[in-house]
Amino acid sequence: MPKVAIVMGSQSDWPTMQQAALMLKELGVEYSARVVSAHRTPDLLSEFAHTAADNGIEVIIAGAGGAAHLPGMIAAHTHLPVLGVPVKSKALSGVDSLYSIVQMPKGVAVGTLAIGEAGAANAGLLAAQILGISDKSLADRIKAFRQAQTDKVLANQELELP
Ligand code: RP5
Repeated sequence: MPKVAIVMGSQSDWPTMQQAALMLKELGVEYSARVVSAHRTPDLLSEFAHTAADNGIEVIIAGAGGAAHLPGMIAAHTHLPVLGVPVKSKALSGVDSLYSIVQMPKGVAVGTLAIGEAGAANAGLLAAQILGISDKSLADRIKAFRQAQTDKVLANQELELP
């Protein structure tokens, strides 16, 4: 049963949000991914967030763009940690999404990641790190991922003109 749920406001968010899925897959973490819109499917949002914990979900990754109320509205309905990913919007390049997600009033928390694909990938990584607190094998895989990243940088330090 997946412990991480990835939700997004629209099918159009998937090219960004699939980076979270790819990171979780690389780290061997099961996930579910679906569209849940705060303003187009508000009843589905409420039902999803209310039942997530009972369905075995431990971390929720929520991505949305524009007036991005999805992460905050999910957080309003569940005690589970919610990681918000601001999706890059056409009109304002995702600054609107970032501001919509990051400025949660005191008392209801959303952990906000960077705008776009880096934020989505890091949301997957952070979700894995949260689960890794109580899963030693997963923690070891995260350490190996980080070491491989370090080794790759150290092996390619010399810079040359093309
Ligand atoms: C938000 O509106 C979605 O999260 C998406 O980023 C944005 C645009 O949605 P579409 O018009 O592409 O469906 O709800």
